[in-house]
Amino acid sequence: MSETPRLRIDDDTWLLVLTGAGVSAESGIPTFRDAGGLWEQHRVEDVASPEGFARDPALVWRFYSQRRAGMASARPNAGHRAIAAIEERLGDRFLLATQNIDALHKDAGSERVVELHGNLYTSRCTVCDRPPFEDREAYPDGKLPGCGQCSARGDFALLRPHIVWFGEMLDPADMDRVQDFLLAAERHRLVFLAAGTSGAVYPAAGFVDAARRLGGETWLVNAEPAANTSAFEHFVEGPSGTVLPALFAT
Ligand code: BJW
Repeated sequence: MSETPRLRIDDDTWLLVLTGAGVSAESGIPTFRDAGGLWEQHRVEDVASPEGFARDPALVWRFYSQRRAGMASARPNAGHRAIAAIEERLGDRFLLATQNIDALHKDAGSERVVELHGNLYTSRCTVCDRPPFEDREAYPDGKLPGCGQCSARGDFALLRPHIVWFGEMLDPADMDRVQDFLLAAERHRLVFLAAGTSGAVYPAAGFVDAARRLGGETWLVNAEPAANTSAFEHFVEGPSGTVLPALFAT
């Protein structure tokens, strides 16, 4: 890794950070597309699409139950902590949009967080309009969890993980939060920084273009070039747990 370049953060800086699976890799959580990643062991369309869930909900629940169990002991790393620390410095001039569902940013102390792809420890009913609720259960293999509210009425209704799968819309309120932040930042010094993401999944992969259209300075921190590296002005190649603390310390 070459010497980390300077990222200037002054009193007029508004910072939007986007994170992906790479930021949690140093906490022992597998990424998706790296060698040994989750998609090497599972077909995306089987475990992360509404069609896959309709076809085989038990397989999907096994996948997410295993991840709930596997992540239970994971702790935030230096990258998560550096992001939480810069938020403390910037306050409302900071927003974190994460594609990660592992909640490690919140564990590290981040508060202004948008979980674009949902949360591993939240479920929702596939039938009733009960709001999504906390659910840390790693269900035994083959068990199809039902909604307590529906079963109280004598109906069985399947629960599903509160995760955004391929082909599903992200929560419009989450997208609005990102958009509103960018628009508010336009009158200031906007910096957009993406870390630990392959830049392959939209709409998050397009945030860099939105930031550039608004005149923002753009940074990518990743272990290797991402699919959208050329859209960034600055690319720092290296592990986020080392690069982010150094970048934010300047
Ligand atoms: C390190 C490191 C270390 C390792 N330090 N770095 C426009 C164009 C084309 C297609 C579309 C489009 N707009 C929408 C689409 C369709 C689709 C899409 O993007 N397809 C692409 C594959 C092309 N998007 C959607 O369907 C989204 N919905 C949507 O847009 O609705 C409207 C719509 C629908 C249909 C058509 C058009 C519009 C929903 C996307 C939901 C993604 N969900 C998943 C799974 C659920 C979460 C879960 O189970 O965990 O989210 S997919 C998976 O990918 C997961 C991740 O959040 C997401 C991104 O992955 P990420 O975080 O980048 O991880 P990796 O593994 O890919 O990369 C890690 C990187 O870190 C690597 O580069 C490493 O090198 C690096 N790294 N260690 C720093 N220590």
